[in-house]
Amino acid sequence: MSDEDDIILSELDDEELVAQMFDDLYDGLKEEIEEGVNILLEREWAPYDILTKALVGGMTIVGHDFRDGILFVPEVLLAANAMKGGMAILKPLLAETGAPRVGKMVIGTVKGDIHDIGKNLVGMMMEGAGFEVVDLGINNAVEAYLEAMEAEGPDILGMSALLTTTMPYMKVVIDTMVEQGIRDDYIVLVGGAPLNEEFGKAIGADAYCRDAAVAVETAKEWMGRKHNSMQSA
Ligand code: B1M
Repeated sequence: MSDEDDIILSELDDEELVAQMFDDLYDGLKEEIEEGVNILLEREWAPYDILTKALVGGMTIVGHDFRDGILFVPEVLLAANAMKGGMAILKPLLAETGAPRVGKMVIGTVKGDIHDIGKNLVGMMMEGAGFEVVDLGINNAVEAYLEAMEAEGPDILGMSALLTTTMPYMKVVIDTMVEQGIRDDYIVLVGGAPLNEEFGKAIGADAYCRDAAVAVETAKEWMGRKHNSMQSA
């Protein structure tokens, strides 16, 4: 019997439980993460707090040890899977704010990049804020974005990249939009850990979003600008 089996999550206080969830995420224990999320919900934690404090907090530790060569891809995949288990419980709760539809966003991770947790989080938070979200998944070539924009007619295009080698692809998408004369038809928001504001400006995006909460705020702000410019036109 491992030490894990001896721990009864519901008997831990909040601080101990979150610390234990960091360990469980690190060890890729999906069921324990789901149990932890449910216990925090029973204790009336706000879904957004569980997401940011317990899940994203735990994934940050995983990220550091991945960078430092302590964890490897298979272990990180298990951690990601455990995180997704927790996110699946929170998703309907984050989306159920009853907010009126405020706009539509197509979002996807760029070509060559298979990281999707951050993008999924942004999608969840945007839905929670009243946006309709069309998720294109991972590894999207420019054609996939263009087809989706044509078919779905969103207000916003969101692109995610987690690798320094894939983030330049965002410029390929934006440049193609410019070439096709459709760039100004959409609000283009970009995000992902290696990006920054300067990069967002340099590639011609409307804004860089540091995290999911900023993505929601930025999307709302740009939707407001769009309405104002339509009214004054
Ligand atoms: Co990868 N990986 N990974 N990985 N991985 C990173 C990104 C890395 C920083 C780890 C490290 O070295 N510290 C590093 C990149 C280094 C670099 O480019 N400079 C890295 C590497 C090197 C790799 C591989 C190349 C490893 C290898 O194979 N040798 C490989 C590449 C695969 C590929 O994509 N082609 C790889 C693979 C993987 C896994 C498959 C094992 C797994 C992904 C599983 C999955 O996503 N389903 C994985 C993971 C999990 C990570 C880390 C540990 C965690 C990423 C994550 O989910 N964070 C990551 C380390 C890190 O970032 N600290 C790492 C949690 C998430 C909530 O945050 O994604 O930043 P984030 O999203 C935030 C914001 O950035 C923002 O809002 C989100 C929510 O707040 N945001 C947006 C994101 N997208 C947005 C879009 C928007 C707006 C905001 O649009 C409007």
